[in-house]
Amino acid sequence: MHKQALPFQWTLQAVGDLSLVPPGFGISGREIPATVPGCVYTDLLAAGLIDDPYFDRNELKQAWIGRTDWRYACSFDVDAALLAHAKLELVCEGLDTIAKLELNGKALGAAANMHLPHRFDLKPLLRAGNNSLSITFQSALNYAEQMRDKMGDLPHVEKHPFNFIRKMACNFGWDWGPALITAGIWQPIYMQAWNARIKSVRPTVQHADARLVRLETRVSIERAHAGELTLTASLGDSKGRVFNGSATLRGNDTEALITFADIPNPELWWPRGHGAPALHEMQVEITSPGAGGGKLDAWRGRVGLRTVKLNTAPDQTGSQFTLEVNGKPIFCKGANWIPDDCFPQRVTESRYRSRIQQAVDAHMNMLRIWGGGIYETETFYSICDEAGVMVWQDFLFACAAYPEEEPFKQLVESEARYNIARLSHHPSLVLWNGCNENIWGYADWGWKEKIGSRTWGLGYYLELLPALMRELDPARPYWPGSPYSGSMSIHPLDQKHGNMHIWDAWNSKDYTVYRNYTPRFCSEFGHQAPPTYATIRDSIPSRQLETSSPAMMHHQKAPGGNDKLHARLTEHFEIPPKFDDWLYVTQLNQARALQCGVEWFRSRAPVCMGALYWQINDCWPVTSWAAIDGAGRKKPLWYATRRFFADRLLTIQPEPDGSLWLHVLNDRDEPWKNSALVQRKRFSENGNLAEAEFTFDIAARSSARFELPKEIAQSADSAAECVVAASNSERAFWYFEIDKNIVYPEPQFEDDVSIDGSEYSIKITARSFLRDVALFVDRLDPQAEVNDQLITLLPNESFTFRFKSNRRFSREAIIQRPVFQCANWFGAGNS
Ligand code: BMA
Repeated sequence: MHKQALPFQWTLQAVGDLSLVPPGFGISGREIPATVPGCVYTDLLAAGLIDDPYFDRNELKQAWIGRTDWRYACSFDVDAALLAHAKLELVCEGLDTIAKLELNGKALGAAANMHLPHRFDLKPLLRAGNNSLSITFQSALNYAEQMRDKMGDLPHVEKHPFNFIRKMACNFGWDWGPALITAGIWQPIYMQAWNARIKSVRPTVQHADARLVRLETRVSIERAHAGELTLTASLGDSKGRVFNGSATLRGNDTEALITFADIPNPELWWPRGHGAPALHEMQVEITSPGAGGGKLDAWRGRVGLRTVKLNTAPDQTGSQFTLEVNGKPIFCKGANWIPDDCFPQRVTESRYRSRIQQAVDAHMNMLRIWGGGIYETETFYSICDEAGVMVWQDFLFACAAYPEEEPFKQLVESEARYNIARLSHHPSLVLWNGCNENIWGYADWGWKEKIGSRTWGLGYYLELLPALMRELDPARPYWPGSPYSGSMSIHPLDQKHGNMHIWDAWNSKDYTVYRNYTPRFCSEFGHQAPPTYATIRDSIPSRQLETSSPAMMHHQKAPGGNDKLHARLTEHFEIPPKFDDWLYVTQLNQARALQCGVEWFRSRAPVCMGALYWQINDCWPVTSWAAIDGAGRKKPLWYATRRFFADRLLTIQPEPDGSLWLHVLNDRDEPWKNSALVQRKRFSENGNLAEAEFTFDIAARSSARFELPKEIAQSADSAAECVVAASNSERAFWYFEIDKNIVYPEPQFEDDVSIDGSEYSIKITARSFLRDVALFVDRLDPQAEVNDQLITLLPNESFTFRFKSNRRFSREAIIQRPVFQCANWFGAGNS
């Protein structure tokens, strides 16, 4: 095996019909320096030919880029020795998307799927000495439209027919993302010479418990010649033990099953919060016993020893949807993940690390990779393996009907085969899911009439993909859709079965309707808010810092998005006239919405065994459902998430009969024994109107609930009272009214600001009840990040906000609105 990189110097050129290239743009025919991997947008940006597409409404001025054909070209020298190998290929790990390749002026091949690597035989055209390579990309949008016109339209959300091309769907625009339609070599490209190569290594843990692991691995190879080949595999653990296995491939065999010696006293891989995510080095080598012997290829990867099962057994409620790792049911806490940038090659390892760390720090144990993006990268999966973050990966079908006719069927099969095999050694990958909302779309979105007797993708979800899973990765759970109820005869949103999405909260109803549902697993529910102030400042011109300015509206992609934002806001708050206050209350309302949903779902465990909200991240600066904005800054929701996904949680929840209950939730392996003091209080007074104490002794991964006595559950003056439950540092509040009806006291507090080098400490001591205090330090220094947000303090309680900044701020600059905010200012008679 020999790998030779191609040069870094590439050029990019607009080709074909240049009529859309803006006049005076001066790029027709011109060669622009290009970066590979990369894409046209980032190359044009680097060359200074376009402005930042994330700023203001620049996206609109740049639509011609997605309508234009583009050619990448390079030349390189080849040593004659390279040509001596049995096989010599150009490996393109990812081409985006409709590409024709030419080598030395002759056709080398073509590509039409972004989610698949391509290999081209170089032998017929490559020569010793200088060679020239060009890759010409047809406009992806033109291609998709042509395919749609040829095959007939099929339903899809959004404007463009993304369902007629195998390319990241959200690249054509989504309800949180701009249409920046890329072309380019988005993954590494190189030459590879080989006699035999390992195509995939697919380990399967047959059995895993504390005493023993039984492991086998499937290996697929490609070979240039028939003959005997030996595969050897080894697995090393942290105790220095090595476990081996081997297989012999004869004739033209390309598939082998290697069974390892049993592994006693193994270190298992556990999701975070359930144990250490132990990883083991696995190596597989392919050698030729004859003809000089020698290693022909090798594969190395880190493997986790764990089993995973999706338990969908019937129970008295309906049927379960419970992930079991090493036989242990896991409550899945997390969020949906979208591509972290419109230009995915910009997502560096450190960016992946910090984003996944943000998920871990917020006590998430699962991320769902949504089907309108990409099959996430090795980097993403390796970090999740290390962090014990479980990954649910959608196949890439989202919010549309997809044709099952050629050429798509073959493209889909190749893409699925490749990605199932590629990702199969990652222990973090616990579930493959067929599609996002397509089964729901078919059931409810008026698609049936438009589709008639045509195919729409169901054959992929119910037949092709499960068959490929059985063939390639039989031990990994597969589920046809999100949402899906386990059968086409049960409505996909049936809450008794399978997984569901809840979108009436946000689209048309107040978030408290989450409490009308007891899903078995809620894999999507969400609520919008604008990004952080610093991120808005970087993407919106200063004169447009208004809720509905053209630039702000451009950075709000959801149909009727701001209307919904305001409709949902007015269910709790008056809309504040000042932009800065509007930012705080919309972000607060988002955090409250998700807190309401998650705490309710957690209180329904074990009937409900998962809550993944929409969405953790953004791909650009936008008002969206994300907890972390497009610049990686944490919105208040992130801080709320860290509380509502905590392993130990107190929450007060109502039942339909009006009773109030304290739920004590223990998502740890140790029992939790303590007591909780529950008090009904007036905001304005220190004393209690009523109180009760509950002692609890809860088993591991279990919960208890206590009905609150009437003197606590019923208020005398609902606008002026709340209920507080506390057990050591765990605390829960209950309010009898929505904010705009609550008469909060005028906030009173003392502050103590101290600066030590670059470290700021701001100690706030409440002298009145203070609800949801936030310190927006990004308003002072865009680089600064605060330790916590949305802190509620009873009179005389203190909290110290901390942040780092090299800049100097006065006490007054920090302790003033809108840097300092608090919900008290947005109650009855205020705002
Ligand atoms: C769901 C998702 C996404 C979408 C989100 C917000 O439908 O699957 O397609 O972005 O809701 O509308």
